Amino acid sequence: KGSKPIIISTWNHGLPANEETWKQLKEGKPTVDAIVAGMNIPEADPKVRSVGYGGFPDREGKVTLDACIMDHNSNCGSVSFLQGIKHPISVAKKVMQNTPHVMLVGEGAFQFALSEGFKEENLLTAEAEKDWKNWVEESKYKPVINMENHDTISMLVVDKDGNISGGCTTSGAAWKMHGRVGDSPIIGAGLFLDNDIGAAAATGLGEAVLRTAGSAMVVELMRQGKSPYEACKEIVERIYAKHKNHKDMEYLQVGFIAVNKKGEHAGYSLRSGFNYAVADEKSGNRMEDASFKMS
Ligand code: SD4
Repeated sequence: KGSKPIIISTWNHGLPANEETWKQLKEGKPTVDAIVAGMNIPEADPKVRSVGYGGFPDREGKVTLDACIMDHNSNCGSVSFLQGIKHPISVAKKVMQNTPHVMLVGEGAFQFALSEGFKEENLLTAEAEKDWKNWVEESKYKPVINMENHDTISMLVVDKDGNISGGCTTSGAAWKMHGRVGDSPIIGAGLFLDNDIGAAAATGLGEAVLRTAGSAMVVELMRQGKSPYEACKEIVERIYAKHKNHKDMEYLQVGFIAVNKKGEHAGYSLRSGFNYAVADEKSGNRMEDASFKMS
């Protein structure tokens, strides 16, 4: 029941992203370019409070961004703790294509972006600044499930030839410590793929995904013969088992999307409320609810 090409992206903002990526794939654009073009849409949208421009800042009021991209040849590019640049996924692609490295962080990533022609911009919108000031009054770090810390956009694509690529971009957990980096820019945690097998990506509390090498494990389980659904479910169960007595459990949410080489896909999360956008030839571009372990 798999289909190719297929695009799956986390959360509602995956719909406009999928639409653009789909259009570009149909025009014959390179898959990574199509992914970047799609993901640029939520990055630039100030209403999306957890990605790019308009994203919630850290506890010092700074918007710091994480993103990564990976292609079917296992080329990867990643930026993290990047400030002042609206499109971190575009910078990640440049890291992949124009440097000998996989990952650039902070000031180095920023300088590299400028050298590639990106412009410095203020990413803190008046709305996000207001929310930050409200937060500062209490200064309690207790992420709100399915809102403040789970709206990364991750996109996975299997193209018409069965080649697999993916990307991930986020402003990270709201009110994080300055300098905090989550799972999203880490190849193997927030995103992983193996062109022989499939791809997986994560959303939710990055610390829990980092502790368990989440996306890499989902792909590894698919290599062992599990379906995308079984693989996502097993890793969510594992994350639950490792965290049920952990201080993070109270506000823990994690979700994974996965797709295999045949174009079969699934989403699974710890708690209810996670959904993802799927675009394919047969059913168009639509939201699907992920299965979940608990409400
Ligand atoms: C992180 N996984 O930085 C990301 C959070 C997320 O909106 O999903 N963000 O932990």
